[in-house]
Amino acid sequence: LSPALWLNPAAGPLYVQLRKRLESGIDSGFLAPDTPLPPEREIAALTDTSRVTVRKAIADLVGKGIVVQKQGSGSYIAPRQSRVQQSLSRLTSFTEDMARRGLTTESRWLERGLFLPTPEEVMALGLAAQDRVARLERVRTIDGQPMAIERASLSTAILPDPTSVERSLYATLTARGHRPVRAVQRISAANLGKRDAELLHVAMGAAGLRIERISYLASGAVVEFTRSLYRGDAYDFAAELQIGP
Ligand code: 16G
Repeated sequence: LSPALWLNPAAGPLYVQLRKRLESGIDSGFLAPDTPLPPEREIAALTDTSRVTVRKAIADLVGKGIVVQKQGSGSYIAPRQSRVQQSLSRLTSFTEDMARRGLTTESRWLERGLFLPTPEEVMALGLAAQDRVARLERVRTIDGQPMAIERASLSTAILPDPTSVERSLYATLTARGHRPVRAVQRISAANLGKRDAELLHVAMGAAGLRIERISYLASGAVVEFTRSLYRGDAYDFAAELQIGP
């Protein structure tokens, strides 16, 4: 926020412009998570807007979960661990999604190798009875916090050596020319059992989102069959809907 960034009354509602300016300040890290937002009057003076405009912009940010209001002590940039908004309409990878938000991710591997497939994997990947399956199970973390447990299964034709995946499965697939272009995803609610709750650092029985993704190459060949369990308290999945038949 600097006087050089004054708003342009001809470019739409001022509070929307101001909200976007504040959002980019937060995205760029200029306004850091968990720190107080500058006082209303200061923002108003810096951007040459009224306090009503500032209040409306902040209310929008509160609505989006980007700013939180603490009783008695004003507005704060939401801490990083608040809910992650994730688009349901783009085929991206965990690493890419988080990198776009400036967050660092890590994988705690639970399983990474070739295994005898389960009947479910045989069916989803169209394997033959004697085939092995490349399986990658890991806890995915954001800034050290566990967010999801993810279990990806792939045919060995797509991924012959699962240990070649160090961080991003999609980066490995892209390098091998097997980046999926389409996916079908199914989401259902789940209460976390003991093992999963422990891995995700939440109480047993806490709400989770179970997501199944089958992704495909342009040729129609299946790339991955992935079952994930996301923390219900950490994620919002959002999709844009269009009118249609
Ligand atoms: C996402 C995908 C998962 C994919 C993974 C690759 C969902 C629900 N799942 O987590 O299917 O295998 O990204 O991530 O979105 P990576 O490239 O970071 O390893």
